[in-house]
Amino acid sequence: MNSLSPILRHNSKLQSPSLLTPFLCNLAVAAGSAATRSLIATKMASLCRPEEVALRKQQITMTDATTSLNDKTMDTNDDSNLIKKDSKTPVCLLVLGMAGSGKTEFVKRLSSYNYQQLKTYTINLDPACKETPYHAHIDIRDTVNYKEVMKKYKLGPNGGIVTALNMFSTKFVDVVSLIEKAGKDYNFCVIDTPGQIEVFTWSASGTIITETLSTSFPTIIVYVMDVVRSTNPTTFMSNMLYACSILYKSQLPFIVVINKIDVQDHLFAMEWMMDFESFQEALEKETTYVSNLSRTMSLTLDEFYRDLKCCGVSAKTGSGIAEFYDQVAKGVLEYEQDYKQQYELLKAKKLKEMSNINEERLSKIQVQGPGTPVELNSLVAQTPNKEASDIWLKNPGNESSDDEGGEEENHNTVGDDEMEETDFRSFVKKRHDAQMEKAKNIEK
Ligand SMILES: Nc1nc2c(ncn2[C@@H]2O[C@H](COP(=O)(O)OP(=O)(O)OP(=O)(O)O)[C@@H](O)[C@H]2O)c(=O)[nH]1
Ligand SMILES: [Mg+2]
Repeated sequence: MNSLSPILRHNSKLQSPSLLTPFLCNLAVAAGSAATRSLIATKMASLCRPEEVALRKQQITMTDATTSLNDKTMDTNDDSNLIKKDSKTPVCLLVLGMAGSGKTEFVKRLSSYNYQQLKTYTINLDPACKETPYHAHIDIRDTVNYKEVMKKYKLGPNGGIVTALNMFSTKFVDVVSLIEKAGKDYNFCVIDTPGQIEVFTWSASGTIITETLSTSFPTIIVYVMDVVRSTNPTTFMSNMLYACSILYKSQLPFIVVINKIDVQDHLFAMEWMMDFESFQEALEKETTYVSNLSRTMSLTLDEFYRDLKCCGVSAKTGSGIAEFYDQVAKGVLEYEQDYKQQYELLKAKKLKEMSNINEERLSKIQVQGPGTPVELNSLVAQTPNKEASDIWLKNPGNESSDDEGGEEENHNTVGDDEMEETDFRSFVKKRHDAQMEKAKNIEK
């Protein structure tokens, strides 16, 4: 299950060692375990120029030394990974999972001070959360007010979240360009999502967000599972079915993170996944009708478990995070070899569609002709005894306004503009100060 060779064998990028070298080197350096690093380094050696390999190997050996030192001293492996960054493309980790599984805590762990060497850029896509325990570089709450959305569209809390995310996803292209810019300084981009998992499985925004991300960056789905709540085989089964449906829908590398191992060991779950018989035995003890369904479904899931990347972590204590980064390294390789080509085709197709639409518009204009030129000040010229300053444009009412057009009382004057700008600047400053304060508190 952990072998990299099937992945590398099919990698179309292998035809181009010059492109692959920095990429493999990044992976090798990022990989938490020495075994994974040596596997990647061997592959690298078979593909690259000797002098290049020597340089890269030096970096990897340095990481080995750091890791073994930290392995001896700390269980949390907080400083175990040292990433030298060659590439300007951050790896996106889209964190999904049932409500309360520990997604936010996990994002906090990945972005926490102790892991800063891994340089993580964080995005919060949960419009309903009160506050994020990590410093969010991009926060959906700065763009969409979910309570207003609920009020305006007369929705309940879940509908409000789905709609807020749908609205935000229309601006996701802008988010992508911000991530691209952040790629200069950050290795990973971690995205926290709402507990309403159907936002990603059933609504348009999930597809838009995952597709937009994966056409631009190596993207991995991280499915967080609460190990304490999964000790019951039927609950475990439901969780896995959800994971399975997301895997097949998203068509991206997928890592199952079994969280909260500080409370409950996850080995039972690993055994259930590896050994079909042991899961059947656990189900025997269940007498509900759901266990019959689970028995049938577990046959289907057996196939899903076969290539599944899975690890146990504690977002609270940090244990297992190094192994998680091992899985991420494999996920990136998998993205490059299995999915990248497909997403590049998708991107090219979308660009073509856009250019077709533009061409169509242009040809329509050509058929209809360019129209008659209008002299901009003709109206002023034809209106005797009227100064240009007497002519005013209808003040656009905002959506919440009950005023009729032209009856708005607050016409924007130069003074108002200045005030608005000052207000905006002080708002931005306040928010910036608050974020810096929060970041400082987290670091403490
Ligand atoms: N013991 C323990 N508790 C954890 C761990 N991870 C998260 N928790 C706790 O689980 C609860 C839920 O964690 P969150 O991170 O808010 O979970 P979430 O998935 O983001 O929740 P929603 O956003 O509501 O879907 C909190 O009380 C966390 O402190 C862990 O590794 N160990
Ligand atoms: Mg959360």
